[in-house]
Amino acid sequence: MEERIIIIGSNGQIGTELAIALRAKFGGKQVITSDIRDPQIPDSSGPFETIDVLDKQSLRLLFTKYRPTQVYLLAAMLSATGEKYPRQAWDLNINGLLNVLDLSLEYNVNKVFWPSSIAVFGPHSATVNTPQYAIMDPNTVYGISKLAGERICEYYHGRYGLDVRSIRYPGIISWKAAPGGGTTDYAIHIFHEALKNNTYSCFLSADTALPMLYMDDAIRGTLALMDAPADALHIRSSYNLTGISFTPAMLADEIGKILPGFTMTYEENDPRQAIADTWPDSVDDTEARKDWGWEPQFTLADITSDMITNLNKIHN
Ligand code: AKB
Repeated sequence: MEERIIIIGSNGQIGTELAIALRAKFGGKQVITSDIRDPQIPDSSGPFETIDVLDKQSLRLLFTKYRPTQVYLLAAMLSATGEKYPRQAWDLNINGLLNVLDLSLEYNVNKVFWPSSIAVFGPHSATVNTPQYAIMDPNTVYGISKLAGERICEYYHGRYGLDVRSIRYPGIISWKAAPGGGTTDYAIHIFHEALKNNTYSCFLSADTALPMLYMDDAIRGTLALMDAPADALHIRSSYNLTGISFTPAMLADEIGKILPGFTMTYEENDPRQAIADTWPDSVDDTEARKDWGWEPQFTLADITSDMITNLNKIHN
């Protein structure tokens, strides 16, 4: 069967690279990118539509025009920006999801992908190797919206049979497109500043461990989940997934091995610290490994050297 895939929110950090991967796999014209913003990396190999996921009428026209077999919904407001605009974060993250789930049912979409996050965990969740099923008491609007979104996805699967699939992404590190408004973004900014100034002022403390994933692994994992047979997937809320966990100090050490003399200072009282403090240090992704063969490939050393090699090409 020929796939027609719509990516909503295709111009952010993940969407940009997912579009490249999906177009390589299914053909440029089979993948319709859409966003409220212009592309970070223009790509004329397939259609692009300007769309606001909260405008259900326009979204309906998009579904009518392309009759998608698969939909990826990536439009969202992340943790740090969400704390500045809680009402808008809730609206975008929840009503955007409901619009897409409803239209996917109405238009008989075969598969829907929606990303959740480690932000679904909170101050009372286990912090080390946080299990799939843990106490979940997120206290950011982003985390609350992701947890509600997970429950809604599972509900649409159980109640209506919609084949919706999801991953709880950790921090995602990449060099092609800029991240936007997350707590884990320090792990990207650090590379740009290291190459420009050989120093970085980090908004998280030296010992704040967080689960992270390199973009190549994130894309490979997302496509593997979407390729898995439906009956192999017994989690319809969202799968825990991780690559490696590290602290800012560990990342600075690794960068210093490639860029001698690199220094790091630490800011105090950044509001993102309070968010990071409620998130897991590491997560247990056994269920993803069991159900659809998840296995990360990039170590901290691999990520560091790949980021520096690629950003060097851009900076020079
Ligand atoms: C954020 O920091 O808000 C995101 C996330 C972990 O979901 N990168």
